[in-house]
Amino acid sequence: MIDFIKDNLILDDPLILGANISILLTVIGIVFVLTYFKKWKWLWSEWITTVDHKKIGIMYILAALVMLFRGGVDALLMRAQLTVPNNAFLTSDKYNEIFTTHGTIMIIFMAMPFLIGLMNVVVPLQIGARDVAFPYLNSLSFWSFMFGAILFNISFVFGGSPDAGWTNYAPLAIEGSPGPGINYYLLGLQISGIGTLLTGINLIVTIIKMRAPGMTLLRMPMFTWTTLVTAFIIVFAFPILTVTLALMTFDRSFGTHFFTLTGGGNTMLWSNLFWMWGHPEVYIVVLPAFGIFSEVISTFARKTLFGYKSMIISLVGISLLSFLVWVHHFFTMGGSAAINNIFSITTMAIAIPTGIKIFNWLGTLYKSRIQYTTAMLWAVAFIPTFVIGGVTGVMLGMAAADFQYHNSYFLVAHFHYTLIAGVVFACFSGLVYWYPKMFGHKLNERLGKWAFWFFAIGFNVCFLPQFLLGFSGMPRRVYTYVPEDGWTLLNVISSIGALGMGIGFVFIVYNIYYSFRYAKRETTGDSWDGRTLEWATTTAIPPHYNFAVIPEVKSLDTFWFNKQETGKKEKVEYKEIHMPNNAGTPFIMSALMFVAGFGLVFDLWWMAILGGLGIIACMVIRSLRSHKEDEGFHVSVEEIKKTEQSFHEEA
Ligand code: HEM
Ligand SMILES: [Cu+2]
Repeated sequence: MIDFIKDNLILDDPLILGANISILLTVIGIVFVLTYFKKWKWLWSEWITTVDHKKIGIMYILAALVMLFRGGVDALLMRAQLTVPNNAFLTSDKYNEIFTTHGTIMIIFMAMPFLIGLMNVVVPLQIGARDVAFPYLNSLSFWSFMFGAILFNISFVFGGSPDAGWTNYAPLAIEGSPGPGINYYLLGLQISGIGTLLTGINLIVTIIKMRAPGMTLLRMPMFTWTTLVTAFIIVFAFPILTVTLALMTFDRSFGTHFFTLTGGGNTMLWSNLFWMWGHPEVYIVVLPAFGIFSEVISTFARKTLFGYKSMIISLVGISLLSFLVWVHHFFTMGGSAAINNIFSITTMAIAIPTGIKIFNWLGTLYKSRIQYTTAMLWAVAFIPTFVIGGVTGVMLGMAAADFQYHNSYFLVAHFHYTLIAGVVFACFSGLVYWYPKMFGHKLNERLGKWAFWFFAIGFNVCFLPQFLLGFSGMPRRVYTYVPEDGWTLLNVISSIGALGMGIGFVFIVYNIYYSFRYAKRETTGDSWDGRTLEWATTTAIPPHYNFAVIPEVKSLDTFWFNKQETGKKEKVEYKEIHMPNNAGTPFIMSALMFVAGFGLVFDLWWMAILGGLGIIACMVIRSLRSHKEDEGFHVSVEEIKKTEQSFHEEA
């Protein structure tokens, strides 16, 4: 045992030693604070075992912010290395590890959970429901994501990180990488992927079955629409990932040959399967982002979304096309001209529904009186910036031209223009916008604007030069270059931009602290003069049952139109509300998945089997219990009255 730890704990690299020490100190610090303030019970009963969609959403977002920090540090390390030619700050091996963890963490453990967090908080409120359809499952989703993320992240300090790129291509990831790193990748993604799949199922059922009376499909807010479509993409795409990861785990741990040419496998099978999931995956993160921008733009332009129905049609169109384009990621790998042609056409076709959306947002802004709040700034900046990402995507979609662009910095610039200007801007916009719903106070607008300008300008300074670097031939995933390449100036500019984004992020984190201390507490539930039902709760932070009385929906933007009919106050009659109990098994079960996963990473079979048996035991316990004891509880009419009144008095 001691030998096992000694062999795998990385102590010779100053960077990682530093990380080891800071992780240790953070853990000690957290344990101390929790013990000193007697918060263990609170942590367990209020957070770890919670099934409340709002709290689960908040935990998702917190975790995503931590992962944004980790992924961002990776990014800054890479930019530091690339700033000048012949730099020896990172070795080539370290660089490989860092772009792999950066890409994987940003997409799987930052972008997706951030958006799923916002969906969790917002969607049940937007459709006038008390929670998601399966609150227990929701908790399981969160914890399996969390433990998957933890498993992936400890690779950095224990055993070594994966280093075959976030795409993890075979045979490099099998025969070219013998350490445990790739196993961490396979099992970290596997465990968190289970959580994502469950979330997809949960959200579909929630939106289909639990809308308030009167909310027809064509009265659903746009964020709910994008969530529904995204959930369908998840349900169709994630099983592919599950199987693909499992097959490679077999190849690596059990000696099968699905993806290795030696032994009759096929390396291209991995590329195809990976991108059959991977391309839909990029729409899983960008469609909810479109939903957030739609809400924010319509709120601060003070207009109903222009072209609501065409928005939905294009949304569904994009989701179908997203499954038909995957080959554009390997046009250069020797497919026939006919194949490349077909996938070129489907790829470029996506520009049509996406263009429709852009015009709809512009149509909403047209002749409106725009309020430039921080949330709105992110949304307005998104439009032109994302267009750059989209147009360069069409350029890459031309199979013949892609032979030039492929694997160059042109590509790196392209996907950061879509992922940052699309997804990250949306996460920040949504965070600012829905923050008062989660915490009962707004974020400071001045600090928010500083963050915006640093991040948005820094972003363009960082990534615009990379298009040019691509044109002049700089390949992606290289750890250094020589002065004669002539790439130095553009790389220096790019790194300065990255620093600007880093400063922007610091402003965001400081803003959270500052606003927690000093911001005025909200007295109503309607912070921005909103249009949709999440703003209709009487209280700033909705109580655990959300709505004392389920609202009735008469139109799109129903809350807005209700507010216009002034004065009329109907007498409300409260009824008892049935809510589910907290549960500890999702946490325990996910922890056991972590144990089993760790066992598989290091081929410690006893540990893997023990973890697996534990998971099964949890399932059995839950199945036996669920019908008998776990009936949930009832919130009495008195309690509802008391809660509602106390908030009214405060207001
Ligand atoms: C915060 C600012 C960011 C900076 C400065 C940055 C910088 C970089 C750099 C330098 C690379 C490596 C390029 C190479 O050597 O090939 C990279 C790769 C990548 N980045 Fe970012 N990045 C940032 C944010 C993001 C975000 C938010 C996402 C996704 C949501 C993302 C996704 C990726 C992916 C998928 C890769 C490819 C990794 C691979 O080649 O396997 N990045 N980024
Ligand atoms: Cu794609």
